[in-house]
Amino acid sequence: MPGKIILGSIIPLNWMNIVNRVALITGISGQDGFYLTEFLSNKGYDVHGVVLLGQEANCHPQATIHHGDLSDGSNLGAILHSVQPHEVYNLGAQSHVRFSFDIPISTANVTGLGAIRMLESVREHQQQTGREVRFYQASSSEMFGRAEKSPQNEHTPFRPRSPYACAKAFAFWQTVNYREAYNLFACNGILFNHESPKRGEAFVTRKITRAATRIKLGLQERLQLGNLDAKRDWGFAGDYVEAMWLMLQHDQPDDFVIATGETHSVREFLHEVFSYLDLDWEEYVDIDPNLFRPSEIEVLCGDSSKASQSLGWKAGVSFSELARMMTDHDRQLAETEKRMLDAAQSTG
Ligand code: F7E
Repeated sequence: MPGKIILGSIIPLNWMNIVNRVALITGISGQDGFYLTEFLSNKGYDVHGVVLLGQEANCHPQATIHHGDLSDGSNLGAILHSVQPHEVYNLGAQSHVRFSFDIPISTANVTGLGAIRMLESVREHQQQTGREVRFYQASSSEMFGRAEKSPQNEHTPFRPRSPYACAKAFAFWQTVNYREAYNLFACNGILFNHESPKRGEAFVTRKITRAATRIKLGLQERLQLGNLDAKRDWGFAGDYVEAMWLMLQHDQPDDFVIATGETHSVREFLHEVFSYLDLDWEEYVDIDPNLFRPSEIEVLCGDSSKASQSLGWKAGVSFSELARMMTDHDRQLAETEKRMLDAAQSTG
């Protein structure tokens, strides 16, 4: 591979392009922040993150942490000036859809206005320093809502059905507008549901894998769920962070749908996980009407052929592999919990 000699060692040219690059990630303490930090660190990036006070423990150890708040924004500009990033990934949000119905205003503030606070900080920084800063906005398939067409692609109109989705649609259009008005290199990744062992336990896939493995080991008896008929396009978060990065390496800023192209119901996910553990989910699941949403999206399915053609991106982990990966991880967690419980009982 062609390279350039630096301090006696040959550095491949493709690596030269990204060595010494700096990234700043908001929402770095979440699932995607973790995988993105790992991905960028492995590429030689110096990774910095913005977190709320008290969220530091969830962050990847490779990241340098700065305290900040998307709902306030007063020090975001100062963080940009001190970090001098080449790339900014705006992942920070109040991202729980059901919860957004309870706290619509703070969801709009963090998830919607938070994006514009970041865009303004980037625009000002770029104007003052003359350095280009590329911007990634974590947009969501929730914006498609009650879509008239399936699968959804970059041309599908938005029909949001939650305060969260409305806030994300606002942030999406702000990102497009900063690209068009100020020539900012700003991209929207319209990511469909993406999961992993790092997924928060309030989201349905992780709630299921945690409960099923605990039920298997006798640590829990029942699992309460809402709408089992909802269908989602579920991929692996580790695959999806690569797409975020690829968007910012593209020659033109643009918007891309990132999805697997397959859709499955919550019921199918339940079946996949419980049958992997040799259990029948119907014996353990209760339906709790409080877990239904005031307005639900019945089915989402993404068409990521644009990302495949322009970025060379494709989902790598199947639905079944994803369910098993999460179940294997949570089974180990449950085994540790059981060992600790047994030890406490035998000494107590
Ligand atoms: O729900 C149904 C629920 O909360 C999936 C976020 O990352 O992806 C995520 O949004 C489905 C819904 O994810 C329970 O009604 C049934 O139909 O795991 P979820 P979500 O709402 O699709 C998008 C792309 C984002 O951008 C969001 O930030 O599962 N469901 N029973 C349940 N959901 C939950 N959470 N809990 C239940 O007990």
